[in-house]
Amino acid sequence: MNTGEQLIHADLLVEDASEVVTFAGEASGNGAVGPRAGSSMRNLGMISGGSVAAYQGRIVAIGKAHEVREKIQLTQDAEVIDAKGKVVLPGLVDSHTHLVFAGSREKEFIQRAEGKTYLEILASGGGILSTVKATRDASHSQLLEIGLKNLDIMLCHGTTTVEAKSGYGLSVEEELKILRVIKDLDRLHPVDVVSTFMGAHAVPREYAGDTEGYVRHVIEEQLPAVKEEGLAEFCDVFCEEGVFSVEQSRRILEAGLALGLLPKIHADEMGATGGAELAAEISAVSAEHLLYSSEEGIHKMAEAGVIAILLPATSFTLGFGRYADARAFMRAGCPVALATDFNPGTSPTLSMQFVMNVAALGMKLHPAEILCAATINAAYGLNRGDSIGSLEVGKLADMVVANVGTYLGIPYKPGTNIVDKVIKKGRLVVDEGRLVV
Ligand code: IZC
Ligand code: ZN
Repeated sequence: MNTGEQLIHADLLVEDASEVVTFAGEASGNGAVGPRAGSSMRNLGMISGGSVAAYQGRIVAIGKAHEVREKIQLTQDAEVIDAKGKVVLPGLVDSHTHLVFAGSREKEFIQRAEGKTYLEILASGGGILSTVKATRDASHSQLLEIGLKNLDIMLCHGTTTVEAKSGYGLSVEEELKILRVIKDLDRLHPVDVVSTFMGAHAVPREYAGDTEGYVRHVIEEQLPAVKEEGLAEFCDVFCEEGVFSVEQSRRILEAGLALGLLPKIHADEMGATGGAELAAEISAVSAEHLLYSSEEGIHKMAEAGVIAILLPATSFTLGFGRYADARAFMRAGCPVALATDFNPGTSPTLSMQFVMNVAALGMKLHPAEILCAATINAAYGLNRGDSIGSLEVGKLADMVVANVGTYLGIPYKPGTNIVDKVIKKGRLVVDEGRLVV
């Protein structure tokens, strides 16, 4: 007991983990504040034999087990979790998903296996457009039910914050319907859901052959309606050959920014279109995919402080045989994040663990870099680096207790859920891999 000093109240104690991966910043003496680039991505801020204490949803103490015990006073109904032999890490942040949709696209697996490309399937009215039809046919409550189930699975796999893009509505009313579902998901589910408007995901049938007309519709009708209801924080565009050009993407993202929606961009996924350069030019919060970005685009992104959100599960699913060059971004000083890209066409996985496995095996990233990309850098990719993504006093108590003795084991077992417990805002929500709420 420390006499003299006031003890800190705690209603949660996760105690004596073999390793606590904190990614703590400067204030804790462990490294830089802000997103991590280059070698600092390996700076785990590791505490061996560590504990984390929280009170009313926020972290109040963190350190060696005995130090934390000396600092805190547990409330009467406090939850004490024994983490011996396990690893504690920040809750995973999935910074790129297309969470809200109806229907399924198993058939595209077969079409692709038979040699059709993603863009060919889209151009023939399938792909995104088939999901648009199913989603338009679904009610708010049906979409909500599907979304809640998917969030349950994400949470069981360790995700505590997720970004969700609209983009399967492609009209004012249908985009608003999806964004209202996203808002309700955030309200109803323990996982925090961050909303991105993506009316410019594809050109709907009504505008077939008139991409320009649809771009004007997005700018003049959809964006103001989204703004009016305060339904989105970010605006995203599918900038790709055959979808929206760099010039059209610029106009949409600038119009969004003028209404206070921060830019994100699907860039250089299937070819080098100059998406990375555009992301830098408009100071996007993040650019995503980035398989074909030019060396110049990568450097410009680094200079402009754009986060590179890489989506290796999509490369894997589409059988690209190619991944984004994570090392090139890291060398240039651009912070790298990882996300699932969860969607029914190109990345049907809900698991950030699977993404981490592919990042290890396909992109050859180090487990420490992978964890950084799935936590603190991803948090910055959602503009939430000050509240989540690392384990530090004052931040939300979002944590995963993993059934591994060392962090090296986290991206090591493909297809296996290594999550033992998940704590969201100081509350135990997953125990022994199962939901307890
Ligand atoms: O439904 O195909 N790339 N958008 C851009 C997607 C994939 C989602 C989809
Ligand atoms: Zn996407």
